[in-house]
Amino acid sequence: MQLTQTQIEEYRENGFLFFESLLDQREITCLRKAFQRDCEVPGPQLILEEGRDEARAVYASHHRQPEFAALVRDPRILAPARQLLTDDVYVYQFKINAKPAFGGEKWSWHQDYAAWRIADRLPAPRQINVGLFLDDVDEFNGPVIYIPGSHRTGLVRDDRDASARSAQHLDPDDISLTPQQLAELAQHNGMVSPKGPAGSVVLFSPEIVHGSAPNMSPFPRRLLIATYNDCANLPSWEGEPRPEHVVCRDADPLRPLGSPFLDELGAVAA
Ligand code: HL5
Ligand code: SIN
Ligand code: MN
Repeated sequence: MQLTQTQIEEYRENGFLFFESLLDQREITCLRKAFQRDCEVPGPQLILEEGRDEARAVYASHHRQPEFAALVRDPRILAPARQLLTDDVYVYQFKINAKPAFGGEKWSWHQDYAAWRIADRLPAPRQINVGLFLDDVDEFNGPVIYIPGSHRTGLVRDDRDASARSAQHLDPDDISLTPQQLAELAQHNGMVSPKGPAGSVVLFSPEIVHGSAPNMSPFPRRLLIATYNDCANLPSWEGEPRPEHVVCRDADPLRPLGSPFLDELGAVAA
């Protein structure tokens, strides 16, 4: 898959790009099964909703489940990331934010690069986030809301709260924008929340301001986010680097598969 010049310009202008139904239902069914399986694996990569035994987020599923390991090299996912960034990219972070039905919590307004600069001393915002809907996303189940163009004016905030909401990762709560900062940005730029069927994809900038509301609907909103980083833009490993499930260590350049990820899995199984 090759992005057109118009799509590239739209990404540079708005900070995100939406593709409806990029993956099909068969592929999504397979990824949901893999996610269910991965939720059963105990460990620090599993972050629960407060006071519930349901997942809020699961990290690095591509290290444990072959479906996700193949997916991150699927040409439909990897090629646009390489086109927007550079030929040599690797997976910096992989997470699935599950936002369960009947109360999956919000994700506060933030910019991803603030987290990675503070926590990992990542030199530059040379990343692309690929967000893949594992469920249909509508106005009811807590879609991600973006402030278009907010990636073009740098970091709004460059520090974190002293109190950490989670011991396992940096929760957006810890780096959230103030109401005033958000109001100003939203007044100038508006807000957009891409919605669509499971299998849809949003590419978004590490600097775009985004967040999402709680999910009070009876439908889950599982969102997979693979973050690719430029291989020439490694975080600092000095001191106490964050664990491998949050910041992946394997920075070898990824090459796209020759065909969709299910074909690759079929070939492995055969
Ligand atoms: N949870 C991520 C991390 O790296 C940071 C957030 O959406 C990305 C802000 O710990
Ligand atoms: C995130 O920014 O990682 C969380 C967004 C969401 O899952 O709604
Ligand atoms: Mn984020």
